[in-house]
Amino acid sequence: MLETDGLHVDRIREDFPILQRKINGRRLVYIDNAATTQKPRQVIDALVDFYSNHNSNVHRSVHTLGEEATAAYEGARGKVAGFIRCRPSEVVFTRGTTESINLVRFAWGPKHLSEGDTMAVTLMEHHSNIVPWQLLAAERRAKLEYVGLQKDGTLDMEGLEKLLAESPKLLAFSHSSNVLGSINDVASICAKARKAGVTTLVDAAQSVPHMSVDVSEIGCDFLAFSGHKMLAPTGIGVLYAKKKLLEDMDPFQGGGEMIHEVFLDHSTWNEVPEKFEAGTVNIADAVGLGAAVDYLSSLGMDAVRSHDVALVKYAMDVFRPQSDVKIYGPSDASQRGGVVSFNVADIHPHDLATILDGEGIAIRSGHRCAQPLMKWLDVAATSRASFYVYNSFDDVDALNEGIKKARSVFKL
Ligand code: 7TS
Repeated sequence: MLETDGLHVDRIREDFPILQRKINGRRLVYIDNAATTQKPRQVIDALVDFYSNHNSNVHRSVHTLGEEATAAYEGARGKVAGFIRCRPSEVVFTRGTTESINLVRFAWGPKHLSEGDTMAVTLMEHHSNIVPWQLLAAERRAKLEYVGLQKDGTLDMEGLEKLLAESPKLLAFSHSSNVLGSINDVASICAKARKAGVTTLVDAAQSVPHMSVDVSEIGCDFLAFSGHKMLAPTGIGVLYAKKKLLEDMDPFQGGGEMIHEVFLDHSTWNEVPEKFEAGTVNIADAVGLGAAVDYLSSLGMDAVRSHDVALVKYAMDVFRPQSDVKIYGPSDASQRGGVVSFNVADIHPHDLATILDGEGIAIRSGHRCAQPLMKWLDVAATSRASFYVYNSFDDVDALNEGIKKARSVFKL
């Protein structure tokens, strides 16, 4: 069956040239979307059109192409702002989630952290939402504390409230885990943090691509995500921050375009968000992100979300009766994002991924850049299927057949 309640998968699949590929003579079953998604023709065409017809630098030339390129780049910013419901001046283009978080680490961190201060993250974070804070803590002689997890892979809310009572300067946490799939109640966590006077950063790498995200409803101070996980090119991402926060922050990188005036001994800064976009920006990929936003908006983010839930529920229903398959994270599909992490008997995830590749199936195996979480789960690695708009129940069935093949290879 190629359709869920939410989306017309057959029609969507036609937009993705790469899905025509055969891998090892088999139909490509691409279920590694939490790592990166495939790109629809509409996004690829937007890149080709930009380079073929409008290419120029932005914000500096008065010639026609310069104005067209500026309009396309700022148009993309406007689309992103509409998508997450903020003002365009609150959207900083970066290389991706990692750079967005590092921007906060460098431009906000040193000004707000003093010796002995605390920052808090959770045990379910991707390394990109741990390591920058470790570096900042070391630089400022501050402490980094962790919010723990409950057995089912959800956050320990009591522990979180205890930590908030210690008034950390920052609470940085993911909206949706790339391993467990857990979805955190970001709005209520941000409300608690706000009450305690704590600045919040939401890692939305796995949520903005998969559900409707409204930053004003969430009430966070910062929110970071990557274009490449939502049909857009690699190398473009977003940092959302409240305008006042951006204005109060120090610059991230120095160079052209981020300045207002340069004197021999000092400089003054451009308006936000340009203050944080030094040098020639990634114009074409921002335009590609705008095209991806258009594509997702035309599908409707509620339909995208229902589709994820339907596929995750189907996969969990298929795996649950199989006693040698262990699934990690919440058992209710409606409490999860589009990822299902699992292990099969004692087959090493890399071996499983290699056997599945032989069947044309692309999954992710390994520690998924979440080593503290792997230690908490007491596993070295897991396998992960992660779904998106072009996946179908057939893809889950193919995965299940591939797993049967792996068992036969290992004579289980
Ligand atoms: N945060 C989360 C929750 C992520 O899942 C990822 C990437 C990142 C941050 C970093 O994003 P980047 O675009 O800056 O690299 N996650 C994965 C993954 O699960 N498999 O490959 C990359």
